[in-house]
Amino acid sequence: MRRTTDSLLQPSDEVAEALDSGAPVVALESTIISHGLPRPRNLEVARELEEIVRREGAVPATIAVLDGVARIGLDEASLERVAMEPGLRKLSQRDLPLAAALKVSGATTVAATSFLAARAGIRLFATGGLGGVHRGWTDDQDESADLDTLSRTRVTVVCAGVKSILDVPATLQRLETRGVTVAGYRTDEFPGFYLRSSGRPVEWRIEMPEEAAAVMRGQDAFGGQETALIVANPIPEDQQLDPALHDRVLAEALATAEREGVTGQAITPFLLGYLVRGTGGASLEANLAAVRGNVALAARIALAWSRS
Ligand code: PSU
Ligand code: MN
Repeated sequence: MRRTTDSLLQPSDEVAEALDSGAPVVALESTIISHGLPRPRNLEVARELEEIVRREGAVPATIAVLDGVARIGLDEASLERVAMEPGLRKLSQRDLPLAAALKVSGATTVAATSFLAARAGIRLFATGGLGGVHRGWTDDQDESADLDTLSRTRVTVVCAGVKSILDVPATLQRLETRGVTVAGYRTDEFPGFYLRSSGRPVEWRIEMPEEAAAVMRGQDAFGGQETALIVANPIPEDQQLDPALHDRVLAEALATAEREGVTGQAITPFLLGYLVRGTGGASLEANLAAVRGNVALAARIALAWSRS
């Protein structure tokens, strides 16, 4: 018997109404909450990000899997579970059928969130920094599934580039090869997540949310492979992490991960956590500043998109 996805994919009433009426909606990721930020600050941040979307005039849809059901838009109790539940899993796209079958709860990565957002009919998605090609790729071939999903999913992701713990040049190459459209938002340099610049150029620059919406219309008009649009939005200069501190603590973090044999799904949370401790919380503030800016911009693009 063939079943629909209806029972697996549950939008909240608010999100369902917004989508039905063509109102602007912004998807928010949950792995950053559960695995990317320390408790209990993460719960405050989860609420704050939703608040930013509302203030800009759009409807937030934080996405996570609870007891096997992909929830599109979370109520307060569900948001608390995502932030606080011990042992909550980190789910990429490939994990979703397993979580559904085994009725497991988990936070969704950029890959899983993009996939679910697109399924639910949500076009805009905001996060901090994308996953990508890890340093030392030649030894272990660790490349985030975020890249693969974005090469075949029609969403617009607003992010502060890719996480600086990664091999940024290799990640940009992969995005190029996979045909993912990338534009810098008011910048000619690809952002460096905690830093304003990664030191790499970005070839296309847009200045306004309406331009992002026009690019999205172009994607649909050309047709072809359902690729994503990455809007790379740098952190404001006065909120970036001190670059020297960043480089020093990141080198320590990478060396420690190697020594302790941290690999696979655990490596990204490990490195982000190490940076928070090693910078005395400064990397956390920079991470939050980046995410806040991305969420606000995603909402503005969602508004422009809903009017176009
Ligand atoms: N952005 C952040 N913090 C995070 C992440 C992104 O500011 O924790 C998460 C996202 O969920 C992203 C994941 O998809 O890190 C990448 O993990 P991996 O390298 O295992 O694919
Ligand atoms: Mn990985």
